[in-house]
Amino acid sequence: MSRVQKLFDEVKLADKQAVLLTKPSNIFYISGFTGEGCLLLTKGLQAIITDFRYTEQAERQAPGFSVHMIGNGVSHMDLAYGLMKDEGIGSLLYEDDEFTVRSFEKTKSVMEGIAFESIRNAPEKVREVKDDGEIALIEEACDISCRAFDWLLGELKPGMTEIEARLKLDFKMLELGGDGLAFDTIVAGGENGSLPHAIPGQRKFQLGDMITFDFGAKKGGYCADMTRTVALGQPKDEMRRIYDIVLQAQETCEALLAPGKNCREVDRVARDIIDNAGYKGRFGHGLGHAVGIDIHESPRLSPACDATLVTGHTMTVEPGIYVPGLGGVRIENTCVITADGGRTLVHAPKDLVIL
Ligand SMILES: [Mn+2]
Repeated sequence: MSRVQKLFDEVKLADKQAVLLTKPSNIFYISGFTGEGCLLLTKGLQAIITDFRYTEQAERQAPGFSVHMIGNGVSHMDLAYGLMKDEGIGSLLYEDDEFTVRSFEKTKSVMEGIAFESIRNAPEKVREVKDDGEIALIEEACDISCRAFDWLLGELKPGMTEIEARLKLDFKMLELGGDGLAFDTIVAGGENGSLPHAIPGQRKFQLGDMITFDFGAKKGGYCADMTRTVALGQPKDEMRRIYDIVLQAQETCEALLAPGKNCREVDRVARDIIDNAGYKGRFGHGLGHAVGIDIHESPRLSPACDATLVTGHTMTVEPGIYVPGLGGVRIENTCVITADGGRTLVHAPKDLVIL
């Protein structure tokens, strides 16, 4: 089934109803178009509305779509309204989490007589289940990330700064074929490891540091997400113990992944392991999240998510322990839910690496 049809089924599109997509990740998923603009979909029309910079690109990237160019005082919404009138459209499903208040007011004033209704993240819902092609791209992105990291391990030395290590890793991911980076790479050495989303800085690595790297390449529009914590020289006894606890939580929960599993319950298992090992309150984020075109997608492995895992979900499993003044450990794989369980798409070793 085409992705447009999947979306129409999800929203139960009526004959006189249109869908307007303005979020780049949803536009890309539905059409393949990566430029600026919006998508207007009805039962009789699949249109990309864009400007001169992207019209040829849209024709190349989205062959099944008609491409409409704004200009001469005609805005995206003017053009969309004209197309809707031609189709006799009376109501519009739009992304209420994307529009600014200003652009929504403007759109309403342009589209006289149209009833507006939230699409309620239906495109994101359809995107939750990945097809084989999408999974292959995520696995390729993970493979590039793993190979870049394996190379980086041979480069890490005392005296190197977090920023220098980050630059080397980012460059290698691009050199190995990444189209880009899935997000800003995190490098956190020594006591900085207690910051789950540390910004790489001028701190120099020292012997005895544990260093956390959270990173991912992009391939074909899809993200990788992985985290490893490694030691430079022999780490402190407590850090080694923390590593073992995080590894146990990660491996236990990765092995639990399967269709039918409740997201909140998988998160609970990791939280119990960490709490019972004496680190209650030191794992303050969710266990994981879905990964795809966006780095953070639904569902989530978190206390707040009651969703059920199904085949084709691509989920991270990333427990961590963070102790201010000491440091932190996080270990993360991106995994796909399969018919009989789960499979990691990240093939880097997880046992503690001591450099
Ligand atoms: Mn992650």
